[in-house]
Amino acid sequence: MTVTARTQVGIVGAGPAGLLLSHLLALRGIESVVVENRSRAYCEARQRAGLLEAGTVELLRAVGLGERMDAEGLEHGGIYLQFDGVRHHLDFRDLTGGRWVTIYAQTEIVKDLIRARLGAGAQIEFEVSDTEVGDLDTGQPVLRYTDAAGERHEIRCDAIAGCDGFHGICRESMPGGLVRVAERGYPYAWLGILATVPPSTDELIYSRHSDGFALHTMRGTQVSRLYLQVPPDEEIERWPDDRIWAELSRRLAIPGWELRQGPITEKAISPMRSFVAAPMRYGRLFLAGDAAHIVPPTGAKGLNLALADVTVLATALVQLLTRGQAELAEAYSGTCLSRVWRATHFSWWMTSMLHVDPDADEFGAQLQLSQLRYVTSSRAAATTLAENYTGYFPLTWSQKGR
Ligand code: RFL
Ligand code: PHB
Repeated sequence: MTVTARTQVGIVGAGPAGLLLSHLLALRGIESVVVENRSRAYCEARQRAGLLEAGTVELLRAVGLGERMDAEGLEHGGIYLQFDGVRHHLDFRDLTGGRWVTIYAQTEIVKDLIRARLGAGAQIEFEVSDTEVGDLDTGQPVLRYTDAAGERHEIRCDAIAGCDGFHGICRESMPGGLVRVAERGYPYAWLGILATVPPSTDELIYSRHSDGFALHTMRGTQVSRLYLQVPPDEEIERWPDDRIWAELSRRLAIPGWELRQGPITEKAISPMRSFVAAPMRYGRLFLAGDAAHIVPPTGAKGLNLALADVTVLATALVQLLTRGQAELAEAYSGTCLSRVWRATHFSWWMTSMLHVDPDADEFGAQLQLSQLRYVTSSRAAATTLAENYTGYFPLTWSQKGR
C-alpha cells in the first residue's frame, strides 16, 4: 500500500543545497519535505568542502545559521601560492577592498542545518530508497520513495527541487534531449587527509611542485586538512601514512618551514571533473548544486555554488507559489548559470595552473610557471584571482517577501 501526502516543495537530497532550501522556504512560510537516501550520521560526517565565500557567510548569518560558524570559523584575508620552492602571499583584503573568506567545514554546516530544520519541526526522511519524481510538466509533480521501514510514499507537490548531487536521480528524470552537458575530465585526482595536528600555516597554501600539486588547509585550530595530486586511478592502499607525510613535506617545503605531522584520522581519493548541465529546470523540477554542476575543488567553489543556487531558487519559488508569478522561476536556470560558468572557468584555470599534467611537455610547464609568476607579480592579475576566489557575484536574500 502507498501512503499519500501533500506538501508545497518536495526536496530530494539532504546535502547543503537541499537543507538550506528547506530552511529558506520555511522562513517565508513555505512547507517542504526533504528525502535523503543516507542516514543522518552519514550526512553529518561526509568530509568535503571547507571554504566559504564572504557572501555565503553573510547569507548564513542573515538566516539565523551563523552562531557556531562565527564562534568556530576562521576568517582568512588571503592565501599563499607556492611554486619553484618560493611561497608568495596574496592579500585579498588589500586587492579587493576588504574581502575575505572563512574556513568552516561543510560537515558543520550540514549539522547546523539539520538541527535547525528538525528543531523547527520539519520533515526530513533519512534512509529512503527508490526515489522517483514524475508529472514534472504539470502543476502538481509527484515525489515517490520508500521509507526506512519499507513503506512506499507518494507526495503531491507544487514544485520539486533536485538537490541530490551528481549521482542523483533528478537530472536523469528530465526528458532525454532537453539537457545539454558540457564537461572536462582531468588526468589526476586528489588524495585528501584529515589529521589531528594544529595547522602549520595561518592561511591556505596552494603549491605547484614538479612532482604534483599539494594544498594545506585546515579544520579549525587543532585539525589539519591536506591534499595531494595523485594519478586518477590511484589506489588508497598504495599510500600508507608515512608516504603521505613524506610527499606532503616535499611538495610544500620551503627553507625554514616545517610541516607538523600527526595521526591521520581519514583518507580518501576524489576524482576531478568539470560538468555543467543546462537547463537547470524542466517544468516544475528545479536542479540545484552538484545535481546540475561539478567543479574541481581547486577553486573552492562547489559548496558556495550549491548554496547560491538555492538562494535564487527559494526567492523564485516564493514568487511562484505565493503569488502565482513565474518570472523568477523562468529565469532561474539562466540566473544560476552565469555564476556557475564564472566559477567553472575559475576552477578550471586554478586547476590547470597548479597541477602537473602527466601529458604536458616543456611548453605546457613553462606556460604554467609564467602564469604563476604573473599572478604573483602583477596587481591586476592577482586581483583577478582574489575577486574570483572571494566570490565575484553577490548573493542576495531579502528577509521579507518581494
Ligand atoms: P551533495 O552534498 O552531494 O548532497 C546531495 C545529497 O543527495 C543525496 N541523494 C539522494 N537522496 C535521495 N534520493 C536519491 N536518489 C539521492 N541521491 C543522492 C545524497 O546522499 C546527498 O546527501 O550535493 P549539494 O547539496 O549540491 O552540495 C554540493 C557540495 O557537497 C559540493 O559541491 C562541495 O563539497 C564541493 N567541494 C568544495 N566546495 C566548496 O565550495 N569549497 C571547498 O573548499 C570544497 N572542497 C569539495 C571540496 C568537494 C570535494 N569532494 C569530495 C568532491 C573538497 C573535496 C575533496
Ligand atoms: C578545504 O578546506 O577542504 C578546501 C579548501 C580550499 C580548496 C579545496 C578544499 O580549494
